[in-house]
Amino acid sequence: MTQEALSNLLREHRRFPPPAELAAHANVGESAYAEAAEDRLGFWATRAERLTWAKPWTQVLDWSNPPFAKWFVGGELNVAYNCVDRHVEAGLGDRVAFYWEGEPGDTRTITYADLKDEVCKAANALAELGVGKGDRVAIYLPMIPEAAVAMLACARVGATHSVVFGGFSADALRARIEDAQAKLVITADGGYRRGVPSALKPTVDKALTDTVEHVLVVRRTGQDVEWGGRDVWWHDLVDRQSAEHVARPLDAEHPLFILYTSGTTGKPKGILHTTGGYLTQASFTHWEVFDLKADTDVYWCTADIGWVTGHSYLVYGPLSNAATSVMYEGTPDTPHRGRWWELVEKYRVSVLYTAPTAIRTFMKWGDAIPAEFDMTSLRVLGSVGEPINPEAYVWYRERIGGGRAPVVDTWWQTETGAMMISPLPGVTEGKPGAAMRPLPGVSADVVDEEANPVADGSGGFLVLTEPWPSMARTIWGDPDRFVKTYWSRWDGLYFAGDGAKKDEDGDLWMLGRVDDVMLVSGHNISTTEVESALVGHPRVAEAAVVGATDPVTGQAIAAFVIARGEGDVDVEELRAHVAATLGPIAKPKRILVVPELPKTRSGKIVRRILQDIAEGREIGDATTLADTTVMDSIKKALGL
Ligand code: 6R9
Repeated sequence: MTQEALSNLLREHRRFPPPAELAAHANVGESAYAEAAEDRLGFWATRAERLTWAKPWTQVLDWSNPPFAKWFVGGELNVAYNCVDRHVEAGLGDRVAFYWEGEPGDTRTITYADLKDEVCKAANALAELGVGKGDRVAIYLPMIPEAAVAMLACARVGATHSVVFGGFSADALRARIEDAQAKLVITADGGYRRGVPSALKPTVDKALTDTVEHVLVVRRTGQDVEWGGRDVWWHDLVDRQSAEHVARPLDAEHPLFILYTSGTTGKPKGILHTTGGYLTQASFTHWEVFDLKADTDVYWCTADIGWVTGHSYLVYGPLSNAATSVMYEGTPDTPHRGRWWELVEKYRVSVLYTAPTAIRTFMKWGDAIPAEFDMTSLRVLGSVGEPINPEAYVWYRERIGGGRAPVVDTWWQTETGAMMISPLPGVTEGKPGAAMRPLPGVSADVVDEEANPVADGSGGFLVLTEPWPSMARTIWGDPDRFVKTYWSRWDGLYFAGDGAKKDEDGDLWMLGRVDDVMLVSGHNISTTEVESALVGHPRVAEAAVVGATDPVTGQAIAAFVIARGEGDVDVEELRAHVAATLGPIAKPKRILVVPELPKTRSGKIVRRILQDIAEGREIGDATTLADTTVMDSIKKALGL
């Protein structure tokens, strides 16, 4: 995927300078780039000092055995202490940590003092169950406060958590419990989704392995559950514990969590993150990229805790910064399609972090819905999970942000632990669709097949050229796979698996996974660009593009689109629109109109499944989809 002239993204000329007021008081200004460039390790050491350490480190980075990094060597700290206790000690006990909103409309307001009590009780409960330092705990919960409490309790006692998305099947859950050899599973009877209680406990019952000694069950929906010898109710065990618990400092490299990413083939990879470096970067980037003013902002990250974004920017980043967050249990269309905007109005949300897939869904539902609510509190808008196409960026900025709030498009991965490439809202001039530059202290580049940096104006492979504090330390139980998957394509470079382009100013535009690049009649065409062109048409809400094997052209472009507005979509007109935007070579051979697209929990399109459809095959594994019923509605719409 190199020097293709083809690009509609780079023809995007709209520019949005940072708001003057924000720039004048920004947490991080232009000088941070120079500071980090001058002394990268010194820069990160200073950021690590934002945390409270029980014992100072003796070395910032040990990179003597790449790619296995050690950051803040010899240092000791406790993540839960940093996220909770120290804020209470600093007099912030009455500050709200979470405004939690259940889907049925029940609410809970949890202050930092409340959170400290809950986390201490849960930590004591873990001890009573024989769970402590070095053990693994699987967490399979809906979006309820106990999810954050459970993660923090594990962090507090030094147990490594593995959060599994509540939509995953018993097989997917079992594979993860097995791989981590979890001793405890924390779950709930169920959670609310689209207005109905949806059970979780039966899935856990099917997924248990021999290593699991106990299942700790939160009562959320009150639905009937089967009860076994290993089961313990959260309210029976946790509520009667003491709220006193001393958080012991842990080594900076102590394993904090494992998070599984599915990968394209084979068994899921357990990405391991550790303590000091992870929290340093999750905390600092949250404060820097959202320009967090902890005493006045109300921050809302809509990500599920089963996604890395939920770990770093719903739990660890915001709590370490003493932020006030909104946490919402349910779906955006329950009980009505304005639910999110109603919450923004109700809590006066000032910083919103969500995914392009959600933004495009709201675009499809129409401008009238957000317009009904007062969203003047919003001042920074974030995007994560996939490339944000220019139309969605501009819509987000205008319809949600009232044309005032800058959009920060943040590129990162489960493996990077925290944000890596993003604008800074008080510094960077926004370009719709561009993630712009590596953050201060992060080194990235775009290279060709031979690892040579490409010139401005061309594309290639996105690589990270220097270690960073929140980098994955290994794949749990499989260090060879860690080396092979991420570090072996070119010597000394981390290859993220993504393609990117540099524009004439050297700013970065993400192109999605390189596996998703199509080869049509000898031309490299990125699925992202064709999707972006399709979504640029007023009748298209969402698009997913795949290359289907074709006897003539090698691969032929097949596009799946969701219509925007009423009436039939003229497919020929869409094909002509893509040809006019990108050139005739990028014109899809087939366009199929579908009601939904298969997506993961983080909104990523599962192209493999669409490829099965486009190539007329039996549809493969669909267990990692956020909602498995979408396949039925797609098949029905296509008459399959
Ligand atoms: C945080 C997260 C990682 C993959 C990554 C890339 C895509 C994420 C993006 C983006 C373009 C952005 N991705 N953010 N692509 N622009 N702002 O999503 O982690 O679930 O591990 O996915 O997501 O392809 O490689 P994860």
